[in-house]
Amino acid sequence: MSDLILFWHRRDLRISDNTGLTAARKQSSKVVGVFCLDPNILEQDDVAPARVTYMIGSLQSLQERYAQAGSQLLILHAHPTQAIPKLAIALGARAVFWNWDVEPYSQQRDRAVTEALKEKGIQFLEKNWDQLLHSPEDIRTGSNQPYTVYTPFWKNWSSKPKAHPVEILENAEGLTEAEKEIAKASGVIELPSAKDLAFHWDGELVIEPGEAVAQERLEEFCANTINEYKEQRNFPAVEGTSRLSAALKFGVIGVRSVWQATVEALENSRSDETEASIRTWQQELAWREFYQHAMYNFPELAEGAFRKPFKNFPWENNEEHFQAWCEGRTGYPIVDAAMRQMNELGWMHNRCRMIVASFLTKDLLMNPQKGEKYFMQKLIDGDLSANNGGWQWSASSGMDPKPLRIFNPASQTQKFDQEGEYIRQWVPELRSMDTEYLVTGKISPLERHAVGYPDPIVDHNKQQRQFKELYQRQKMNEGR
Ligand code: FAD
Ligand code: FO1
Repeated sequence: MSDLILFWHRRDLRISDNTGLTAARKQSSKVVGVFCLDPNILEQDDVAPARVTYMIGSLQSLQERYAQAGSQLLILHAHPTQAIPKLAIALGARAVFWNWDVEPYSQQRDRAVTEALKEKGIQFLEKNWDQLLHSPEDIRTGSNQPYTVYTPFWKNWSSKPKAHPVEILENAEGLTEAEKEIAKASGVIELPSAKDLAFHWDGELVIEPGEAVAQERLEEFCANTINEYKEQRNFPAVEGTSRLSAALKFGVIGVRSVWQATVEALENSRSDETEASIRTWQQELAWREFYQHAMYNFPELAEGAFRKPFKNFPWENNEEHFQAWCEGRTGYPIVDAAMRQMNELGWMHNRCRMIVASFLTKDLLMNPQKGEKYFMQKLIDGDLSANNGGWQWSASSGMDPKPLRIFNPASQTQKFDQEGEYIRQWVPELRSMDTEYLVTGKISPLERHAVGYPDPIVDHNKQQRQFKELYQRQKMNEGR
């Protein structure tokens, strides 16, 4: 067996601040990266072209980083449970290291790979957490239970000391020419484009791929925007958030580095307002971890509603309404603007994600799983834990203690898009409409028809009454 350690990347597409990779480099100078294009994931019907385009671009940049460090990133396109052990055996690798993940599929996949490696006497890392500041085992209630409510989770999570970024991979040794031939014979291929994999995205990406871009974005955000985050993050027409979500989803940036940047921003902060803003952003990072811990501890969340009243809810599931929602043709300007933003950009502002999710479930009486899947089909940052958490929160079907949250599209617009700027940006046919009509949504049928904008497909007041009635009935029948 050689000194070779294969490092298997999955959602940690970087060489800096990567705990598993650093552990590998500490044990051997010969560390070679591998990424396996996985048909089990890529052939699902919930994979967004923008997301795969970002992932492939980040893999390309990761290959360049490996080359700079003196090594390689190998690409496979096969079932990882077979392909990873096969490659390790062919190359005589002494170990395969990787970072752990919370998703149900990752648990199953990683267990199978672990078993295959064990059989061949190839070492691996036991449960190495890299994408989280605290592992799900570390954040527990006083009675050693996982948290189901965010506020006490945040209290505990934020009180714990956080790890610093780890060393970057440098001066590694790669494969010899002979080993490269063996790798080829074991299935290693050139990195394909997203289009080669049948994912077509010609639009702009809300964040360009690669570590350097993510790092720059973080620095820029922490130097400026973070100071007014608390206020500005609510307005969809303003670029008041980091847009780092895709980089965080794919680990194109290390979470320790992100946290460190917030600590430095706090040290430089000169007012209570900026401090409060930075803390608010830290709380968003904690929401990310809260939902990942929840997915790890309660994998059944991925299958549907957590709370009883929603398990057998009599959703209307009107397919025409669903199509109108998907395409941004509901006749509710803020909802349509948001859906069109996501369709065109592969990203949607958080405020609008809440508005459209509430609208789909509480106004259109549609099973939230339909919306959850549509989001995954479109979002560059689509992530099982965060997306499921967001949908369960919006549908009131999750672990959250406040049961009924119904967003009124008009009052949301009046608060967060007062001038109708966001609506005008994404619904061009409404651009010349008076602001008052835009924000109240009270546009006459004549005016709607004149610009080719649809009538509201449902009446918000009527629908929310119906939703509440159904909910009360379900609570009586099914329990809380
Ligand atoms: P910032 O405001 O700059 O926040 C910083 C980071 O914190 C984000 O990049 C993200 O990693 C994390 N974060 C922020 N808010 C949340 C949150 N509520 N839950 C979990 N993590 C959060 N986020 C995803 O990353 N992937 C998803 O698939 C996803 N789906 C969502 C679906 C719904 C219905 C809702 C309501 C929210 C969803 N979110 C999702 C959370 C949130 O909308 C996005 O993380 C955020 O809009 C991304 O923009 P940003 O990077 O500028 O965020
Ligand atoms: N991880 C992989 O190891 N191989 C893939 O081909 C792959 C594709 C992919 C596409 C969309 C997406 O959102 C994530 C993707 N990932 C891929 C990362 C995935 O999140 C992790 O592998 C998880 O551990 C799976 O549970």
